[in-house]
Amino acid sequence: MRSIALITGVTGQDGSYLSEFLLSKGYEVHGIIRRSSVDYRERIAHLEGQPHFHLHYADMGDSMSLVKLVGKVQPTEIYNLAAQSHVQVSFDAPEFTADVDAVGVLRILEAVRTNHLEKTCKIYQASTSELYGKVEEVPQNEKTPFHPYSPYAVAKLYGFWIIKEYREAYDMFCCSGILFNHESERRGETFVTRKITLAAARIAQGKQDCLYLGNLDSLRDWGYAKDYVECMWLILQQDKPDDFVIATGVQHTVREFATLAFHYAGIELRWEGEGINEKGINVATGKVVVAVSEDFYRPTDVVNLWGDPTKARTQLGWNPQTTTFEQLVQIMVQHDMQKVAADHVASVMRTNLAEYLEKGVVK
Ligand code: NAP
Ligand code: F7E
Repeated sequence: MRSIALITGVTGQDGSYLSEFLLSKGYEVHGIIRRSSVDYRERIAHLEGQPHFHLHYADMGDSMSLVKLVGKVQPTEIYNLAAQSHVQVSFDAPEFTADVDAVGVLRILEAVRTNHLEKTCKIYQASTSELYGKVEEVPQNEKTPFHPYSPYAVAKLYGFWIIKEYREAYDMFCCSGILFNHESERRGETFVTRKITLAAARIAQGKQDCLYLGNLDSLRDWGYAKDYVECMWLILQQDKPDDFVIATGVQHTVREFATLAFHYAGIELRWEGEGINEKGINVATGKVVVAVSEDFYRPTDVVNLWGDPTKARTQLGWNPQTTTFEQLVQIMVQHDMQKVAADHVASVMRTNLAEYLEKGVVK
């Protein structure tokens, strides 16, 4: 009998890597997708059509769709990854964020109970280092007090506690992975790392002049998403349900990430000025290629995240340094250098084709 996994957020960065991982372990994988007017399935396109990979329409805001789907799929493991996951966007859409990221977790738990699967279905909740928010100690571990500092984090705090509540009240196998930032070549393009690696590639290839960022001093513990999905699975394979911090244990600023990304793109940066006036200058040309814009400042910003992965290392047997910070930045920049070059070729071909069509050369 194959284990049956249901993944919410299957189209996202983590959902796509987790699907690949679980398929390689012999799982039957079911994913939740929602209707959109544009194609958003790029990250899982290569999995569609595989015999053990199935997609279903549902929505985290639609209880009935979740109840029906859980009943139909009868999962043995649910990975609840769906979320409005952008912290800055959560200030603009706080109610939607709460509905999906907080009440959505409750809807999943109730869908399992409604289908009487409490004793057979394990649940993983995608919790976050943002819970530590305005941090009360560094580095942060499973015992560090929470101090959420954005509508996103407040919604995720509800998710964390309702998972714990159902574990204790109904003896359900519910766990939270408190994951620190994890990135990849599949990371959404408005998160700071991907924004930087794409811009560095574009600037190196003459497609963009300057990259505008917000708080350059912000500190993050960045890991590789591909390594982190293994932990989600390991957490559900333990004898008892529990919560784990997943992090590398190494911290860097946004400025350091940018310096290294531009280096891998072939541009050495020199930093001048402070705060809003700080600039990243291309040493070879003297041109400003990074500048600060207040548009990317947040009403409250989390500035000092640094995880202590001791429990995951000792209890799960997971290696937090599988991919180093330097390797992560290099993987992302290499990918984006190729993407920008390929986009350029495709756009030249489109322009040429349009010209030929106009001139009647191609009919
Ligand atoms: P992501 O790339 O933004 O993916 C989010 C996923 O949630 C997408 O598949 C999205 O679907 C789906 N979704 C959003 N609203 C939905 C709704 N109403 N109904 C159904 N699906 C919905 O996020 P990620 O980086 O993979 O992160 C996965 C999870 O881990 C999230 O819960 C995030 O909050 C959490 N987390 C992430 C990090 C990190 O550093 N990446 C760290 C800690 C925790 P569409 O494609 O249709 O938009
Ligand atoms: O910001 C600063 C920004 O948006 C990181 C999500 O996956 O990880 C992610 O949330 C830092 C912040 O990620 C820009 O102010 C500077 O301090 O890449 P980010 P995040 O907010 O840490 C956590 C763990 C999650 O759970 C979330 O789902 O970088 N920053 N300049 C900027 N950030 C962005 N986005 N854009 C900038 O231009």
